[in-house]
Amino acid sequence: MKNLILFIGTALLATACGGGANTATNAGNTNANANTAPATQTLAVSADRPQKIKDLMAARGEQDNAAPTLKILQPAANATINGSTVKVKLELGGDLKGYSTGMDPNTHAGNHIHVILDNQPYEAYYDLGQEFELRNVADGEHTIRVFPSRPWHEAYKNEGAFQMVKFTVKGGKADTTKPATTANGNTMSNVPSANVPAASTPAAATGPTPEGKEMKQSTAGPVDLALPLLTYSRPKGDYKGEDAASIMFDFWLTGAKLKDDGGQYRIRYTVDKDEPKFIDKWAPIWLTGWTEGKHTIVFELVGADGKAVDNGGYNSTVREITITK
Ligand SMILES: [Cu+2]
Repeated sequence: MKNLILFIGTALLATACGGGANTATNAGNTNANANTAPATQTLAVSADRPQKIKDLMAARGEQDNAAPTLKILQPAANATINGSTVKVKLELGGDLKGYSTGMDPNTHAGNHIHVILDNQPYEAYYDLGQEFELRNVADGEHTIRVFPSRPWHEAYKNEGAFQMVKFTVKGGKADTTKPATTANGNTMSNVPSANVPAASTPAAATGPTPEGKEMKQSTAGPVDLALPLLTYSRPKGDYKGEDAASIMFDFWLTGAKLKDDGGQYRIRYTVDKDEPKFIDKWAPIWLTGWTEGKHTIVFELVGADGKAVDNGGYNSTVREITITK
């Protein structure tokens, strides 16, 4: 049931973060019935955090000024792992100012780490004291990327927060017939321990079952850690009710500076069949005005020439989110 709790927690938190920015896009909208979703969607963008998030920040003391850093203890860089279960061990350090990870049992929200296998949607890792593992990882080369996040999934962007390693899985016999994700595409949940095949549970299972997740089949792209790299983080999964009122776009950037940060790169994002839009400052944005249903987001790093900058396929990510009113 852990997966359900986690998901509900996220939904609750996001609900708490809804509202705030007002859309200024009603001009020309002749929709008389407020209960009818407009046929076309006009998104309004705000760099200003919704009020609910401002309130959360105020309640967090100095935490938002923290500079948390991570070390990937496991998997070691360039390690070869035998078997399809990849244990992830992280060490949190840096100037924490009260920042620590963990899920509040009442709100089911809290600081957590975003863990990204290859270029898949991230997994949320809340309890650094408990082992975390990625299961059903396919044979071949992989990457893991990690960075600390706030309860509303906004990444810390200080130096040392982001880490990435390459590793290889051999002889894992990952079950390629396993469903990659749940039917609605949500990959946030943990696998209930009862569903964990005996083969993937270490013999020395003396402690509590590690948190983990069946990963969909993927391998690393030919990514170069020294080249500009855009790491997609948010949005992800399902947004319901108030939760869908204001949706955050957030990302990590390494080896590249955006235009308004003194560099030459831009983030180009395209929602559904809208005109492409740009983000020129490395900070989250919030979008309002979503209509119900599935939406596709294309997120790309582009250079001064307006062309996409490739890095192993990771700099151009396509994601689907689902809005339920
Ligand atoms: Cu998150």
